[in-house]
Amino acid sequence: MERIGLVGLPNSGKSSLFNALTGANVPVAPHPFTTTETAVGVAHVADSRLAALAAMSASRKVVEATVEVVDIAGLVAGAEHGEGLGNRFLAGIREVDALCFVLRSFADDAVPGESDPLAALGVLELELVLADLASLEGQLVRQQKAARTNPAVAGVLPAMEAAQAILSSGVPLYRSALSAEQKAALVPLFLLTNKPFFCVVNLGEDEVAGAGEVLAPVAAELGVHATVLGVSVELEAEARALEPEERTELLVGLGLGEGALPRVARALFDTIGRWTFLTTGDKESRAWTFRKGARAPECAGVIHSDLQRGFIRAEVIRWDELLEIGSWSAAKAAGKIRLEGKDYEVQDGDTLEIRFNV
Ligand SMILES: Nc1nc2c(ncn2[C@@H]2O[C@H](COP(=O)(O)OP(=O)(O)OP(=O)(O)O)[C@@H](O)[C@H]2O)c(=O)[nH]1
Ligand SMILES: [Mg+2]
Repeated sequence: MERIGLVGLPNSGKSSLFNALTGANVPVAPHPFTTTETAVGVAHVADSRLAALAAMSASRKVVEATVEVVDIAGLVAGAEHGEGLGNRFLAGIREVDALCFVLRSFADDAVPGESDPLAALGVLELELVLADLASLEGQLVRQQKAARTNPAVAGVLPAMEAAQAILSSGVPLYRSALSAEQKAALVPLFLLTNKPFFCVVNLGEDEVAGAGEVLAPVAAELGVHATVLGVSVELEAEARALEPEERTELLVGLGLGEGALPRVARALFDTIGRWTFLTTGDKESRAWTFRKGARAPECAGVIHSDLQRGFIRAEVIRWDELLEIGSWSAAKAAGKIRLEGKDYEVQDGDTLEIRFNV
């Protein structure tokens, strides 16, 4: 399962977002360092395509894609030197697939802290750089020693030394000119600024309408490095606590459409290069995540290894075409189901049936 780690300053709304995403109930309070223990939860990714197909097939079971979310303590300037809760808790997100920076924009006198997402980004970046530098330097000494007796280890040293120089100058690795190969060589070191990430700017209710203006400086600062989303975390968390119909009513009433949580999940999938394919039938409709660019047998393997091993072909139709025709059998009769072989690159939103033989 894909994993995402939330990072941000205290009182930025990380735990509120965690609760909204996972349905958990970890402590949320208007004082810094409410979170002292790392929490892990599972978020179900609402997907309107899946819901529509499940309704079409009258599926008895609907299985959404899931994402694991990790909520950690708030990070402050000087955490590297023990300020606040220090930075040891970053170990809890070292192995996630992507980070989500939670940047506070909402203003609330009852909640201590700044409401300046750009300044928060600067603080976060520096603390992540310092944490990476400390972690890298420890690993570098070990690798240099190992390389003396085992030349195979030496291969990664140039990338590590280049990374050390970059981090020492205060620059996160994602902003650096390291090549894709160098970045890939560094992946096993679990450096935080070498991970894909996106930003959630936590908007005040009054900022939702003019979100574009609030997000612009953060988006400009990050450029191509990350997607920036505006989310009113508190509204989303309130909506999450309601029954589905009331939830939709509240969100639509506030002009928030399906709500921001599906957007957050999609941003995660985009950030780590994952797409979704669907399967549908009367027994079950299900969303599956797969590596963008994967061919049909690899996707079959996401369902079950037998389907990959014994893969014969995939029957494929885009979810919206299938929905328009109304059923798999009607689509088949109309010749709309494509037969695809081993080389077919599965697309986001494809509906699949795998033919296999083991
Ligand atoms: N007004 C307003 N308050 C919010 C919003 N999001 C979170 N809060 C409040 O801000 C306070 C802190 O929220 P948390 O979710 O605990 O923040 P956190 O980032 O987990 O904080 P730490 O665990 O201390 O690092 C709580 O009182 C929340 O109710 C928001 O969008 N608007
Ligand atoms: Mg918290």
